Parts: sequence; structure tokens; C-alpha cells
Amino acid sequence: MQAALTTAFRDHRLARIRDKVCERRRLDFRDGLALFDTPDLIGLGRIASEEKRRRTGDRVCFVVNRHINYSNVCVLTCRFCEFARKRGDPDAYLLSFEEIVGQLQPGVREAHVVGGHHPDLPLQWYVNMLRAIRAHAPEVQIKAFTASELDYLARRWKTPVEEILAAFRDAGLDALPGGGAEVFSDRIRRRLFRGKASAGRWLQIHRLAHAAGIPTNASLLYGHVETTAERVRHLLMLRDLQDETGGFLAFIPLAYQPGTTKLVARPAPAPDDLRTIAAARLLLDNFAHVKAYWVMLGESIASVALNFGADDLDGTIGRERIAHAAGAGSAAGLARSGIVRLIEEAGMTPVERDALYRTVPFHA
Ligand code: V47
Repeated sequence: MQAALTTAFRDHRLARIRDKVCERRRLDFRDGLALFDTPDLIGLGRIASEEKRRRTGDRVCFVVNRHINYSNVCVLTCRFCEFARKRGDPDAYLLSFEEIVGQLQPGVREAHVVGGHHPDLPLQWYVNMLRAIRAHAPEVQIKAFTASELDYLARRWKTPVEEILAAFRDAGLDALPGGGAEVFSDRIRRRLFRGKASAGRWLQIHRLAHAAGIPTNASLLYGHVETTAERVRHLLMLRDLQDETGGFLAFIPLAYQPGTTKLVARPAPAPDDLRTIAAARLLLDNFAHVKAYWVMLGESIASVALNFGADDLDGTIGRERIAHAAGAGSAAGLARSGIVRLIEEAGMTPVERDALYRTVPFHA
């Protein structure tokens, strides 16, 4: 048992939830709803922060990485997305391999490579891209392609996902990112992202990746038209798959950037960001890491989130295009020293990691 927190909770449900967390009893759906609707945000943050400290003390990790969005051409028309373009649009683009590998300067440990659902690029193009990165920067780990891109490739090229994963792994793929999950809800899928991999398919592709020895991340796109119950259900579905496979590395709540989509007037307010981080830390008891993704949260909320349960700030990023196409106000990328400063401002100790969460020796 942990010592009693000295200040009582304003919401009696939080006292019960903290007891459960301390006794390693699993939180359930009802607890999840309470985490999202408690008026005692600070009490919630204290429990999540206590749990983060129990797991990783005051250490917060980050990676020197590059987000490389190889193309914005996409056959889908998701209502929440400002990044996608149709073939032939004036601002549609496809990066050359030279442009892709040119972003991997010395010191970079992770290439995070995702794009739209491009109708023309054959599977061999992806294999060649992975090989080009591997040849140019053998020390860089490649985290690439959301389950939704893989689902599209499998359908487009009539090839089982298992075969695609095996070919990509042989060409250098180390891990899958967590994007494309959006919200596991048929209601929202019909409304916002018809045509994209369903919840069942997204989970199945991650299950297949884990079976192939490829670790993955998971995400939740929040702050648009989803309900609290949908957020909680989504998190519990991820927890169930993690129980089954143990293949998830990290969970990333993605704060929706409304851009010009008019889905909502503005991004979720900061208290909702902090609440979502804290709820994820407590509900996902089998996930080692929860990220505060500064690109979508903004730097200062991300730094505060390190005291609401997050233990990872993602990375230096480089030229991110998805959130910035939707008007994200954060910097386009941060220097390593900028990430270190955000962690230290939160009173935490920075730990540099690679894409697979192995520690890299620290140099200030
Ligand atoms: O799949 C699209 C989401 C995802 C918007 O795995 C938007 O380490 C907010 O997956 N506002 C891409 N989100 C980002 C992503 C990611 C980011 C950081 C780390 C990792 C990881 C993964 O962004 C997309 C989609 O779910 N998205 N448009 C928008 N306007």
C-alpha cells in the first residue's frame, strides 16, 4: 500500500479509484467515466502522477526523430483531415527517396514515416523506401505506416497484411506508429472517416504485427465529436489487445486540430488534454508509456502533462505536416535542447531513448 495522499479528494469516487490503483486492482468502465467527468482535475492529476512516478520515477523519455510524411495523396476523404490531397491537386506531393533520407542527419534515432493512402505506389515502392533509409542510415530505427495505410495497401494490391508486414520487416521496418485508430466507434467512423480501416481491422493489423514480432503504438483522436463513453471504450479495447499480445509500446492521445474543417470551433481546452493523459495513464495499466505529443498539445501543455501521468515527450520531429496542415500552433520541430528544457521545466529528468525505448547515453 502507498501512503495516504495528505489532501482529501473533492470527489469521493477518486478516493476509491486511488485505492484500486494502489492495490493494483483494475479500473473498469464506470471508473473510466468518473476519470473523465470528475470536477476534481487536480485530484485526478495527483493520482496519475503518483502512478507515473511509481513506474518511472522522475524520468521522462524523448527520441531524436524525424516525422517524414512521404506523400499527402490519399484516396480517402476523412472529414477531420486537412492533410490529404487528391492526385493532381496543385499542392499534392510525393517526396523522392533523396528528400526522405536527406532528413536523417547524424544523431537521429527514429524515422517516423507515414503518408496518405496513395493509389499508385506499388508495394515495391515501400520496400525500396525502407531499404533506402536502411542503407543511408543503418543506425536509425524505422517506425512506419499506420494500420490504416497497411489495410489500404492490402486491399489495393490484393496481398494479405501478413505478407506485407513480413516483406516490410525484411526491408528494415522496426515498428508501427499508433495513428489511424481515430476513435473505435462505428457511429464516428460513419460520420468522419467512412472507408478507413474499422476498429476491428485496426486491432487485427496490430495483432498481426505483434505476432510477427513488430511492436506498435496506439492512439486516440479526441476533442471532436466523440463522447466520453466512446473515449473510455476505445481505451479499454486497447487494454484488451495489450493483455492478449503485450506488443504495444506506447499510447498517444492525439488532440484534434480543427483547422478549417468546422467540426469543432477550437481544439479541446487544456484541462481536457490533461484529463485525457491522466485517464489513459490510469486505465492503460498494461502500457509502459503514455506520450504527451507536444506537436498537437503545444509545448507548455505537454510540459505540464508530465505531471499528469505522461512519461514521454515523443521527439524533436523535424518537419511535421499532418497537425500543421490543420493549423497546429506548435513549432515545426524542436531542437534536442528544446525538448530537454520542456522536461526540465516540469521538474523531471530527461532520458534519451530510441524507437524501441532503449536508453541512449545522455549528453547535455
Ligand atoms: O493517423 C489527422 C491524426 C495521426 C489530424 O506512434 C490528426 O509514436 C489531430 O499517428 N488533428 C498521425 N490529429 C499522427 C500519429 C502519431 C503522432 C505522434 C506519434 C505517433 C507514434 C503517432 O494524426 C493520424 C490521425 O489519427 N490526425 N488529422 C488533426 N487535424
